[in-house]
Amino acid sequence: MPELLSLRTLPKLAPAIRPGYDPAALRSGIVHLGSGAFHRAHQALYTEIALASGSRDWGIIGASLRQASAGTLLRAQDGLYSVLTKGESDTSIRVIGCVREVIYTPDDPRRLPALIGSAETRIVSLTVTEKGYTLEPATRALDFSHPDIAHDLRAPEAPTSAVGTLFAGLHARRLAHGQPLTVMSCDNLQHNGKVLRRLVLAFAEAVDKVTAQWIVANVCFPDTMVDRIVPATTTSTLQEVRELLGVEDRAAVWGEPFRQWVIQDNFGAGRPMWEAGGAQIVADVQPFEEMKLRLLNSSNSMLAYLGYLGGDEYIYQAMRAPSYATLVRRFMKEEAAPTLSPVPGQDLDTYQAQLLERFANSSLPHRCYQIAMDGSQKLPQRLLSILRDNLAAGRPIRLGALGLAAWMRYVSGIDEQGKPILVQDPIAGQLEKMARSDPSDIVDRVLSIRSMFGDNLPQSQRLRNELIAALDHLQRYGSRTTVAAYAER
Ligand code: NAI
Ligand code: CS2
Repeated sequence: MPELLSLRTLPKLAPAIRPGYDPAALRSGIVHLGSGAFHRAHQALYTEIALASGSRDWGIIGASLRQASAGTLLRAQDGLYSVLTKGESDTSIRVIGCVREVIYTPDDPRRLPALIGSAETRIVSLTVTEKGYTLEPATRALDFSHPDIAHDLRAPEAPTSAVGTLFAGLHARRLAHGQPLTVMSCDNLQHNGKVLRRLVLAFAEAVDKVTAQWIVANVCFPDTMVDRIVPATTTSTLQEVRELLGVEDRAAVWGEPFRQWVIQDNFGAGRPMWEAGGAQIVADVQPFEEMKLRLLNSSNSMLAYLGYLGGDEYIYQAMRAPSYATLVRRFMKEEAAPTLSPVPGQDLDTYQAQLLERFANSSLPHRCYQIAMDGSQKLPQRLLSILRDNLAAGRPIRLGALGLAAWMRYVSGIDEQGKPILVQDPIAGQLEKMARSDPSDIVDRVLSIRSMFGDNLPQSQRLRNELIAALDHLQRYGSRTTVAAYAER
């Protein structure tokens, strides 16, 4: 049985792949909410690179609000884990030392707010998934009816939501010393910093207006765009890592070679030199995040639903079908790209060509099922924003409507072979009831979900007609035949 990765076995590893500093000597300037695969393969990697070239103040204490596993695995490894990078033809690995521990907040609900309140903490970052923001997707306002928010408003000292936790920590910080802080969202949400600020202030106004005023004056909420395809770790990932390291790493994560991080220059208490790892520090993130959400994420979701329904487990398998590749290439070029503003230093044609290669990377299988989850939270900033802009401009919407219809077909919870789909979505039960009917009834029912579609999209007869036609085709002929028909015309 190979030994476990730890501070004791670390010196046995090749110098090139292990931290160039003593992880035990780090001070923790960062607290991260949502220590899942993406944070460990993206922000923590950038921080590791920054630490390798300087300051020791930016160790990370991670927190998981819903999954205990990461903390348990990392504690057994002194916080150490590796990132396996898989390109089509190249593989590399790096051991990360900057995540000092990961706590599971239900074990001690008061610990995370206390860490946020600590003067040593100067950045709080988040990757808690789109649903972790407890917002109404259509308006992006705080959902006061959400059970986690309702709980936290009753018991703000023992929060369960990310927003409630941030409030509790910032409230403690104001009372303890009042030092400024930066709260940085790294989730796939448009205007993620501005949206998070609005959510935290809405919560604070409802509990303690003095803390709300303090937050306005002392807390920065930068927008960010984050990008790296990081599938959930599998047993084959761990096996490959074991062979490469020569020791067991049960907390390993993996990702593609491509990574990008665009961060608004809006920090109240300093930050690591993330530029060392290639991060771009800019005044305005919007063009970058809109490009990424509307070109990468929207076509990723489209492939996930149509691929899953077509019988493909992974995105790269769907991309091997010429009609699927043609569909997403045409959707990006003809319907998504026309809604975008120019992006500084980025050629959109090159970016789209890169995306098709990234999706086709068979060395990093990304499950359609994983991408398909939480569509009611993801699609508003991915697909609905494109449909809304194209309807307003009188541009084509046919391919985007097929992507949305594929989601409606998927959330029925029955696949094309009549087998059940365990749909993961905060409103899965509501959707399943609506999505088992004839196309026009499904479209009318689903479009009536105001928290997702708002008021204006459901008014569009053109959208309704396109959705009914696409859903009818999917129901009659299946995904593969429908994609072939839509891709070629
Ligand atoms: P993951 O499943 O590995 O981790 C999710 C983390 O969020 C866990 O720590 C979990 O405890 C926490 N969480 C889940 N639901 C929550 C809730 N309701 N409230 C508070 N915390 C909650 O997922 P992963 O891969 O780390 O992705 C997380 C987010 O990172 C994504 O939703 C997306 O916004 C962003 N992202 C992910 C990329 C990827 O390829 N995996 C790439 C770009 C962005
Ligand atoms: C994917 C994203 O799971 C999903 O919804 O679309 O995680 C995607 O892999 C990343 O945003 C790529 O940066």
